[in-house]
Amino acid sequence: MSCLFCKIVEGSIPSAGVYQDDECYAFADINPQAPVHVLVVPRKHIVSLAEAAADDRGLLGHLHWVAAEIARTKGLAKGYRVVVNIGEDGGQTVDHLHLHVLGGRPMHWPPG
Ligand code: D5M
Repeated sequence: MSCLFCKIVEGSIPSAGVYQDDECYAFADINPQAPVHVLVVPRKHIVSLAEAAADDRGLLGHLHWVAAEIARTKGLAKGYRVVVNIGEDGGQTVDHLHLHVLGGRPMHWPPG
């Protein structure tokens, strides 16, 4: 198994955990782009949103609920951003689906 985020999920690579349940694990991004920058990762290996199957729809909804729960826990009452990068042009660098939860500062639009 060569996937970085699979190794983080199973604990063979250390991470700063923020939340976990049967379906996903969330941890601090190693290269934070905001005061709060957490990654929400499904335990199931899905390469990207583009590879998610119809059977994954419930999981995709759950990941978003977890993102909002983390934002509540982190006190991001003024707002935050949830980002999913998909593929090369989308800026995805780790080929295991993940949601970025970014907050603690005003976000800009459009993103780069
Ligand atoms: O985002 C991939 C993200 O994964 C990027 O923000 C850095 C983060 N990353 C990479 N390695 C680690 C480890 N070991 N711990 C925590 N975070 C990590 P993408 O959307 O694919 O560009």
